[in-house]
Amino acid sequence: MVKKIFRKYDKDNSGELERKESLKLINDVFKSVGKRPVTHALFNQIFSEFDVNGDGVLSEAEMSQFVIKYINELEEQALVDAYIDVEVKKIFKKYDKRKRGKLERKESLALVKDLFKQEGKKAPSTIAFGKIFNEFDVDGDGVLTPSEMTQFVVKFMKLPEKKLSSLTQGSLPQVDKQLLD
Ligand SMILES: [Ca+2]
Ligand SMILES: [Ca+2]
Ligand SMILES: [Ca+2]
Repeated sequence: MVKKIFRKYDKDNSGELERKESLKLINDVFKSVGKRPVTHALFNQIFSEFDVNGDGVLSEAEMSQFVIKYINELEEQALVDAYIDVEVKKIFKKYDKRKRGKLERKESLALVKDLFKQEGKKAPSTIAFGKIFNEFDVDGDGVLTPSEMTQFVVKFMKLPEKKLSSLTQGSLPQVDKQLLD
């Protein structure tokens, strides 16, 4: 599998990936998991991390380390993002009573109360809730939008890490296929 990827990106068949070839590979990997192309600085950082012997090109062995590390990491991140997205949608479906696509204070309070209850905690005081609400109401307009709610989910709802890592196992061939298309 790694051999195939390597051959695909080694355009000049030199048996090594030069910087330009490596850049294409890295950007394709990023793109396959919905990330933007790397910046110059990030590319340099990644490249020097994997160019272990420092000869300015990636050998097949060096490239395979990149593929294994980054595809796993990025896939995992993409799964976490997808999970958060689903949770935010669920929250809005349940708590956005007026269907405005925003949670008002009262609606947010109902959510926070339910979450505290699930954790076996007492409902927060008005002051404690006010602090929570203000922390996440980044633009201070008195309502929580879905993007503000994303931060809330990250902080308050436990991400099922074990479940996520089991999902990522065996995901390599899938991305591999996309790269080879
Ligand atoms: Ca080459
Ligand atoms: Ca090298
Ligand atoms: Ca807001």
